[in-house]
Amino acid sequence: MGKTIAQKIIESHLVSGEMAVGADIGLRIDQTLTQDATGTMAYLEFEAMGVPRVRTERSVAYVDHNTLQSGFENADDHRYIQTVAQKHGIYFSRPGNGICHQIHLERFGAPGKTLIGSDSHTPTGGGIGMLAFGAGGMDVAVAMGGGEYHINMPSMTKVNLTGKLSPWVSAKDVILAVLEKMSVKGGVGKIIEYGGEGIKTLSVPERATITNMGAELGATTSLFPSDEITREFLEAQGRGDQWVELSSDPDASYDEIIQIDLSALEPLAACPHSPDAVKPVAELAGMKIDQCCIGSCTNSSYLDMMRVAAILKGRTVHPDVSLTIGCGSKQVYNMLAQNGALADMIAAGARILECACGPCIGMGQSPNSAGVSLRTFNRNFEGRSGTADAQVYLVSPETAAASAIAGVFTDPRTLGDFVGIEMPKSFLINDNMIVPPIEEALMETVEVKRGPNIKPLPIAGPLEESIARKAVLKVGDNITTDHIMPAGAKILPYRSNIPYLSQFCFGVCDKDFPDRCKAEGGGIVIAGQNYGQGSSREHAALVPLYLGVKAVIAKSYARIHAANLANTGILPLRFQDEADYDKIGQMDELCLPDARKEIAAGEAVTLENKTKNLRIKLDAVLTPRQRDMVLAGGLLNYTKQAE
Ligand code: MIC
Ligand code: SF4
Repeated sequence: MGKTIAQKIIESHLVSGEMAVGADIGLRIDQTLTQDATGTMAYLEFEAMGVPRVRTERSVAYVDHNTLQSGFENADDHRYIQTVAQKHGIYFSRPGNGICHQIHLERFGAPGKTLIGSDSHTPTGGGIGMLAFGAGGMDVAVAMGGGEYHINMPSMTKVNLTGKLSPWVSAKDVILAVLEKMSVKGGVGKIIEYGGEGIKTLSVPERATITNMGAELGATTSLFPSDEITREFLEAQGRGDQWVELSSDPDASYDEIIQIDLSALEPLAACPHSPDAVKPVAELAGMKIDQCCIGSCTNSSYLDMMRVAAILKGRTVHPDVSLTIGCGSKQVYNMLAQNGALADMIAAGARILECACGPCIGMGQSPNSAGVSLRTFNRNFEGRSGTADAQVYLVSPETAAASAIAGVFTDPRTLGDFVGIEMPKSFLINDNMIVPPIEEALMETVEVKRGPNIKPLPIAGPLEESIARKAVLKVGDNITTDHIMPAGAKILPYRSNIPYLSQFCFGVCDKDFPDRCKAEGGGIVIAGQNYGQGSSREHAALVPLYLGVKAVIAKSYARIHAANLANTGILPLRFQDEADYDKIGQMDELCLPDARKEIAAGEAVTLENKTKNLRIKLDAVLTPRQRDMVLAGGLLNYTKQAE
């Protein structure tokens, strides 16, 4: 039988396991990327493994998240990452060079290769035909050391695109339409491949916008074929030699097919506080707005920015609106500076930011109280902007720019004549902000510089025979990693300082959680559906581990977070019968009397609710390898044990 594109790439990188849906498979990883907010941990973990030089074809360390330096912490972390990269043969992208996913697409990504990154939007690389996964830092550390990356073999979904986008409708509207159809958990356990005649009308950056937000679907990854459009993009980046053609076989079989007629789409917006709360912009038109932010790894390409500049040219940002613009990379900024588009943005009154994640991760530009903020980003989770009661809408760059001028939510189709922007035949290539690895002989002499903000990693002990703890917290559905371990300018500088971070754990849900958890000597967290959606940050597991959380019991999990729990040695458990969720109250006395024995035997796990005098059956969300890992006390202990 024919194969899908993803199945072909998996087959050529398969090291262990069988490609049967749901089975544990181990993949050889060609490339890795890290960013600074997760990178410090990933490199501490890599150092703990004692591998002198990375064993991948290419590993790149980016600095793009924590670029506001309001104290020594971020600058110290940058220096740590730069020196540790130099010591171990890793490319280093300096702060100011741009956002990891945008740069990786421009300068390093290649069709047919595998990539894992310690950031959930790593599937941006799928826009160029890469099989790219977001992963926890420990998984990236293992891959840098030449180890396999394990996932459960996903099922295959095809999104068949027909027709052609109408003027003023863009790639963001395509992925918002997919989110409306599939929801934030509709992609769990799936790889999403885009195909059909419609893909021929989409450039690589537009494709990358779509695969980037596959993360919001909960998908394992998303990708496009590698075709003539991919070749032209790579040639324009001076990397035509890295192009290979990739397509699915005509008789490839998909488990699910979704149809999207591009011609029928209109400008869309994801309403507060979820990327799948989608409405047509036309329905929101006229609503007063306070802020527009254009940029992020989703929508900050040359094409996006040129469209924005064309809308702003000769106009002025509305007096009641603050418009910020941050390009995805230095390449994009440089080109806009050379062709005058940047001047048009400045003249219109845009507040120009450095090319970094910026407001997307709450690094500045928090909206005013209850402010309505239109953002071209990919996440509008509650509180993520840094303003607890802000109302954040996710929109296309065209909608954001049109609304910034008008001061109210505006359908860009009302702007009149569409300004078509051509993809450049050649991009401006200048890699002077990427520090390549040094000669192997010199690596040993490099001194890794560690600041006082870097504190040791919490490491779990072997799984206890039985676990008796209280249900220290009970939460509902779709709890994001931003709820578990918030980010933002005040907290992010402490990503390498778990003890300090712990005081903010679950702060969005319950400010007393950290103290209660400590006072109780740890506990068990109870949750609903899709627990841990969003970011790949392993801090959402490491910090609960530090506070003494032994297990999570949820109705279902987001993929990366479930893996991160197992990697740190916290038990991810699932209700066999979802109705049992209602049988546990916060602070009930719980006991897993045979936890170790049952996990080792691969059996269902028994839970006793002592307060309610009930027994509940749970499944461990663990592959056989992960069971061994949890028994050993997490991935680091497991890897050491295997040596
Ligand atoms: C995010 O968008 O939430 C982040 C910040 O990029 C995260 C990584 C992190 O928490 O550092 C992600 O998406 O994985
Ligand atoms: Fe950065 Fe935002 Fe992209 Fe995360 S989603 S990598 S914070 S730009």
